[in-house]
Amino acid sequence: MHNAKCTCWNCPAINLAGKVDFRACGQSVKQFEKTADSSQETYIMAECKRRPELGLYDPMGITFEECPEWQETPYGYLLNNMRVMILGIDGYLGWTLALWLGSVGCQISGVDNYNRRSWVKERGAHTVVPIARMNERLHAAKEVLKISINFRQIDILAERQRLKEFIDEVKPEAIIHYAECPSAPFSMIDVEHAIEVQKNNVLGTLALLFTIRDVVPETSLLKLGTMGEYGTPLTGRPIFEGMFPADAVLHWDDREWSLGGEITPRDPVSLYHTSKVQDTFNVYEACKYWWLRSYDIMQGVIFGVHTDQTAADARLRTRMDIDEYFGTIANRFVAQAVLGIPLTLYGLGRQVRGFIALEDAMQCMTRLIASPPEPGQYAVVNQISGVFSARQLAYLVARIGRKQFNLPVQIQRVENPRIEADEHPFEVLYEKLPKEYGFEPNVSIEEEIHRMFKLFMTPEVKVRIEEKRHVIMPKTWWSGAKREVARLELLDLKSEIEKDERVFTINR
Ligand code: USQ
Repeated sequence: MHNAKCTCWNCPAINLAGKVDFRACGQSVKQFEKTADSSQETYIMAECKRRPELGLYDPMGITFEECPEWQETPYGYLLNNMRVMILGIDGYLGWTLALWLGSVGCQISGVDNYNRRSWVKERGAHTVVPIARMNERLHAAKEVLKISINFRQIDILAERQRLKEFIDEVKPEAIIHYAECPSAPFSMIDVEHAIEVQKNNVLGTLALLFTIRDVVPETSLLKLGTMGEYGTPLTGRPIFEGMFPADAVLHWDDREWSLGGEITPRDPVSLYHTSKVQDTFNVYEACKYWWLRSYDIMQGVIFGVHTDQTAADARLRTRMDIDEYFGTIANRFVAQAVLGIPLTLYGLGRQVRGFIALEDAMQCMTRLIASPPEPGQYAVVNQISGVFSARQLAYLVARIGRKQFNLPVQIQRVENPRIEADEHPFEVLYEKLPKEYGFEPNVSIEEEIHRMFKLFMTPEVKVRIEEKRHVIMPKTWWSGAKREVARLELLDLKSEIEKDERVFTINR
C-alpha cells in the first residue's frame, strides 16, 4: 500500500500542539526533526480528533497501517467514513467523484451554484447525455447506491459566509475544489467572460483558502490545476511536476545555481489557463503562510463518460458536453463522427496534450485523498496517463468509428482560432502518481472511445447531438475576431500515423 508508512503527521484528524513555530513552514518531517534535534526549545506533539483517549503523543509514532481509523481499500489505506467535501459537485468531475468516493465508504458533502448548467445554456448548448436535477440525483444515489450526500446550493465566492458555516458544520477531512470554470474558449469570448472566469476561479479559490485557514487548517485541499499552465516549451525542455527536481541546475554566464524545489515556469495558453496559474501561486503562498496542505493536480484533457457508478442508473449519469466551449477534443471528435462532420483539427493538428480517462482520473483522486500532504506542503502531480497529438487522436477516433461502427468518418484541418503552437516538442513527466501513489491506468483510450461511440449512437443521445449540430464549429478567436473558422484540406493520416510507434501507448 502506497500510504502504509504515512503517520499522524499526514493525517487530517491530527491536532498539532507543542512548542513550535507553525509558521516556519519546515514542510517536511525530516526538516522538522533536524530543527527539533538542534534546539531543546522546540518540540511537537499531536492529539487525535478521532481517538481523544490517546492524549498527547508523538505524531510520527503511529502509521496508517497501525491505526484502526485507517482501513485498507484498493486505493491505499483510507480513513473510516472519511469526510470529503466536493466543491462543484454538480459538474462533470464533481458528480462522478461524489459517487465514486461514496462507494468506497467516504461520507460525502458538496456544494454547487449550478454555474456550469447556466454557462452551457448561455452558449446555446446542452449536455448530450441527459442529466437529472440535483434533487433527483441525490435521491437516486441513495436509492441505487446507498450513498447519502449532504448538499447545499452555495456560491463559494458570493456566499463565502455560508460556505464557511457549512465547512464548520461538516469539518471535512479533505476538500476537493472543482468549483471553477474549466473552459479556455469561454474565457476568450470577450471582456465580460474573461472577467467572469478570472473572478470565479481566482477569487473563489482565494476566499476558500482563508476559510480553510480559519476553520479546518488540517484538512487536505485537492485543487484542480491544469497541464495547460505549463504551456508547450519550444526548447523541448521537460515539463516537470510543478517544481524543478532536486538536481536541476541553471547555467548562465559561466556560473550555476540549483533550481531544485522552485516552481517551474508557467506559460498558459488562454485566460482560463492563466486563472489556474494565479491559483497555483495563491495556494502555494497559503501553504507557506498558514501551514495548509494541498495537492495541485495538473490534469490533462479528460475524455469519456463511464464509471460503474454513473452507469448504474440513468439518473446517476454525469454530463457530457461537445460544444466549442465545454466539449474537450476527444469527446467532440466522437460527436462529430456520429454527426458525419469531418473531425476538426485546429491548425496543423500537431499540438500534443496529455490525456486521461474519466475513470482513471477518479482513481488518481482517491489515491491522493488517501495520502494527505504534510502540514505546510504544497505538492504537485501531473495527472495524465498518455500523450497524443490531435492528429493521432483524430486518427484513432476515425479508425474506431469506421471499423467498429461503420461510420464514414473524415478528418479535416480547419483554421486554428487559438493562439498556440500547433507543432512543438513535448516531453512531460508523469511519474509521481504511478510511482508514489500506486496509480495504474485501467482504461485504454481505444476502449473508452468505443464506449463513447456506443453511448452516442443510442437514439436518446444521438438526437440530442443532432439538435446541437450548430454549436460544433468554433467561432471564438483568441485574436478577438468573430467568425466561423474556414475548413481547409481533408487528411488521410493512415501512413503518417501508422509508422509512428508512440501512438496509442498509454504509458511511456
Ligand atoms: N482542438 C482541436 N480540435 C477541436 C478541439 C480542440 O484541434 O475540435 C485542439 C486545441 O486547439 C487544443 C487541444 O485540442 O490544442 C485541446 O483542446 P481542448 O478544447 O480539448 O482542451 P483545452 O482547451 O486545453 O482545455 C481542456 C479542459 C480544461 C483543462 C485542459 C487540460 O477544458 O478544463 O484544464 O483541457 S490541458 O489541455 O492539458 O491544459
